[in-house]
Amino acid sequence: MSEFSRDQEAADEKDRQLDQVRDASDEALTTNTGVRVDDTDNSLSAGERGPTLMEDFHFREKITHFDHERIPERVVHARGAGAYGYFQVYESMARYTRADFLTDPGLRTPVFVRFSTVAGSRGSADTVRDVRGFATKFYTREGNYDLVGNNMPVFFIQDGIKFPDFVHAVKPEPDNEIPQAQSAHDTLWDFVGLQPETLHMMMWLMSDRAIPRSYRMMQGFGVHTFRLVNERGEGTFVKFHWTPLLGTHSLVWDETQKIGGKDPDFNRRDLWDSIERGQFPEYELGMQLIPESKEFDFDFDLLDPTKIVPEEQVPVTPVGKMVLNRNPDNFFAETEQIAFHTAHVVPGIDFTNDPLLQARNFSYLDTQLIRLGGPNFQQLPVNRPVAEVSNNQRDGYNQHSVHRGRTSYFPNSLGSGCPYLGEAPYTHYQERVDGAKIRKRSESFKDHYSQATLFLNSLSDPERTHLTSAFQFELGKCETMEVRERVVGHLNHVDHTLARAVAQGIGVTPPAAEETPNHGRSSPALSQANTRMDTVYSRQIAVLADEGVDAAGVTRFREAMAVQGAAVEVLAPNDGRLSAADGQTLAVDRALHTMSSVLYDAVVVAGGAGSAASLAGNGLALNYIAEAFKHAKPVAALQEGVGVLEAAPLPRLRLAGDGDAAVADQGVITHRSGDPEEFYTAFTRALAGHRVWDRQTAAVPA
Ligand code: HDD
Repeated sequence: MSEFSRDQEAADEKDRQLDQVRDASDEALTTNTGVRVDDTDNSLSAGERGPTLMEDFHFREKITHFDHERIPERVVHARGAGAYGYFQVYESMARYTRADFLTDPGLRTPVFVRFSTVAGSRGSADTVRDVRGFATKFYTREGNYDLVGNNMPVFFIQDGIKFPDFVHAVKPEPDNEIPQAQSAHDTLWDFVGLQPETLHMMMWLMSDRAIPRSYRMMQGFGVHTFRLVNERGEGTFVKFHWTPLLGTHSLVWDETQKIGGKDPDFNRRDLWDSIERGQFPEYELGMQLIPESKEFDFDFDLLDPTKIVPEEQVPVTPVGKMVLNRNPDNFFAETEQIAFHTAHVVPGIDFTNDPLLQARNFSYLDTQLIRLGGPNFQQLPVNRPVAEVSNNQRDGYNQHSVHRGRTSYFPNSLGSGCPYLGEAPYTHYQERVDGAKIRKRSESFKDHYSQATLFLNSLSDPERTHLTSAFQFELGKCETMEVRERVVGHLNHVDHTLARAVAQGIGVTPPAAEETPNHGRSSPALSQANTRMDTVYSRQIAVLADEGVDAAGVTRFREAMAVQGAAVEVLAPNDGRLSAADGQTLAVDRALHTMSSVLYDAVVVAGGAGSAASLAGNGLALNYIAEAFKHAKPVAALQEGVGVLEAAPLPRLRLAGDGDAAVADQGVITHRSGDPEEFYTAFTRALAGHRVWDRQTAAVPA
């Protein structure tokens, strides 16, 4: 088997459990009471033109059910997409934790993962600038464990009591509910300027991390410092990391805005389609393990969720792998009704006193009660543990269990003492606590700038340029000058050059003097320039073609890409089949006007004189090329197709001339004649590199 598993796993325990409630609705139509219906198009009425009759129970039930279809969307993370899969640990972690699913390498634990954006409503676009949720429910033999993380390792605030303030600031403004799913508005930046603990996270939010190419190509983080506890009751601090096996890659800003219109479901569709294709998303779980004795060895507080532990200081230990291999059957039943909670823990995993985590441990249960309509939401199929559930909790709306017997209290003798207190229970870590009741933030939480600077210093030049432009865009959208100025004032504590650059773009007087000198430290692990760039697996390539195409050349190219797991789609002005120069025909996968370059990872122009002549005069095709170039994607052309690049509004480039096998210039790869192998290699290298960031794009009109 290759390093990317492609086998569909046999049904696991969760899958078998769900099978008991799956319903294909393939029987005769009935009411909810099981009575057969022979007409669902006409309501019962007094005569053909008469009023509808109250006694039409089918009508009333159908409409009433419809009227009650909606439930409240999540107050944050409303828009999401999810999938099932499994997690398997590489080696036993028993030294650190007694959690069963982390100690048995032979065990595959079923999981459901829900990815999400934070600020937008359920119907908002996928590719907005935002944090992405990365929430995993492990259906372990010892009960459900939820790791409710994000794709950024820090958070906006330090204490959960500020969460409603932060969310009110970032959500659409309350008077007119504008803007939808955007952080670029006054109230968010007003909050940021007055609450500098947000600054480190704002650096992440303005970085490429906030516009991921795919849910399959982004990291996940537990954010807080958690605690592992072993059989002997010994604790170890832990930070959880998910690392995608495809590398961590992002879109570019202009592209994300266009995708928002062309395909608002871009990230959802990508997740769904890749699983349907059998190209299963895979992530490695890593842990930064910190002995309790080292709790105070850092220049920040381990309990402060606005801080990372630099990987250079504490390396990430690879622990296991998660594979997402099954799409849900029903979005509402599964993806919408899944209920995560940071306090869904299993023996061997415990909390710390991080004040944000403590607040979350209250909020998630509370929100499910209103969102899912009462205390029995754990009985919903997607939430049900595979572990046995047995307790004296009873009744409530939507109770699905039929509890037998006379006793629902403990202790009892009439029910044989059941449910009894079991072996291997969850035991809370016996941390000693002592203190006066006060409302006061710890002094050790006071440094809001150093790690914002660390993040900035770690970025590559293109990443830094993107971040600067993002600040300019977002602050440039703020109507209140003082809001812009206050944020620039804080940036001047992060980095003077950044503050000046941002100020210049938004009409704020650049700060004259450096406020806090840049400490010069960096953490290379934070840059996406250092991610994995050696695979084109599951990448999507658009091949532009028209009548007279070199069909054999396209087929050969498609095969060469398929071997590496990359997919080619042929796009032509019209759908159907193209006649090739040699008498063959070539199927068109999509018409040019139904798609866009922003929906692909690369654009390639096919060979064939007739095809090239037509495309060179087709504005839409030329726009595909110019736009892909602008978005730093690999662009390529075969044989006569090179002429189409010459017709596109690109800067002067070195393109293959007659007899050239493969020429590469700024990620534009061209091939005129002879064996195309060299061209395939050069193209694959560019595609695996994701984007050609040093390309000169300023003059390209797209
Ligand atoms: Fe939260 C949902 C992640 C802080 C309160 N949060 C939610 C989801 C994710 C996160 C991924 C979506 C889960 C799903 O897909 O159903 N939240 C985080 C992270 C945080 C964080 C990584 C900081 C480290 N959250 C946070 C705080 C509070 C909440 C401080 C409240 C005090 N979060 C909620 C919530 C949500 C939620 C209101 C909305 C829907 C839900 O829980 O089920 O309870």
